[in-house]
Amino acid sequence: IDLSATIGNETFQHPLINAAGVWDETATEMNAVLASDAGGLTTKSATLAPRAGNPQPRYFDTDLGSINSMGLPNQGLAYYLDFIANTDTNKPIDLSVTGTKMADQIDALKQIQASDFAGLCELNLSCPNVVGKPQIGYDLEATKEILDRVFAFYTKPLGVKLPPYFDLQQYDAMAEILNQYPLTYINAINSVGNGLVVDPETERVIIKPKGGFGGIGGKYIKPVALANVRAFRQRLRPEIKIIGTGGVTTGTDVFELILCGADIVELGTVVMQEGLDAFARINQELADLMAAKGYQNLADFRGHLQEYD
Ligand code: FMN
Repeated sequence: IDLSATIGNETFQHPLINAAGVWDETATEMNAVLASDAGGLTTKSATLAPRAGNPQPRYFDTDLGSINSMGLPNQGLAYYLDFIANTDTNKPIDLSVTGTKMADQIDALKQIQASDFAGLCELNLSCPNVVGKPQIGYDLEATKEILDRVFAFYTKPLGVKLPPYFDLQQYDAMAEILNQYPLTYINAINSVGNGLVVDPETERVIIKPKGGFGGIGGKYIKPVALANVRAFRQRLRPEIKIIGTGGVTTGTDVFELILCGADIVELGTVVMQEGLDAFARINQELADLMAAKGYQNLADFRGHLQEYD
């Protein structure tokens, strides 16, 4: 069975990589992802300058997933560019980048454009956890403005990480914008923003930042991830690939995201909860399911989701 997939010029031998922000802030963590059965690495979303992030506690596991309000703790863009330049690997590395102001995001991409880095870059338009900042991905005008400004100078392969959408009209409007740019891929979805987990015993919220509101990941969000991947696959130009992210804990979940049109799939909360062994387990479950169904490679079923007549 062939589990390989391509995005831009990059070939992933296995379709599973870590989701941005999970096991990828330091060189030690990133090297561990590359040494695992992950098919590639996503870096923590880098900002121009290093950030300590929000006060603790800022991440909490629940039975059905997780809540977090990390606030973009990261080592700064130069650290990740340096890590990639000095890392010898045949696995693709996707450099995630963001900023709390549009001007900073543009400056970050200018630095990447000027660097030797030629891999995939993911512009995170969807971080729900920066105190006092709305998500660019929920603002059509801001999305258009940043993509206009970026593609005026940026010529390397670029993807965007999107927040979840919940209305069919939102998909129409967003896809119409995205289709106007030479995007290599989209990544759907980031956390379902601003959920709340309550501790009935202490009668208190469970994380400290933002009064307890935080991004929800894990099993809670799989139907939202499936819907976003499906809806964008039905609306985007076929050249724009899709990374499917959200709610994966099993090989069957990966299979479903690929049926909806995902090219590769990212693991977030499941890796927080189970560690890097999740990659080998879920790869094997996917391969077993494909074997049972008689599929040889991912293209045999990608996007083939059936509907009722
Ligand atoms: N998404 C980003 O695009 N950039 C980040 O820096 C980022 N940091 C995260 C940190 C944590 C602790 C978690 C749990 C998620 C973070 N995310 C970030 C969102 C994940 O990449 C992913 O989109 C989301 O968790 C949904 O996937 P899951 O259901 O597998 O957790």
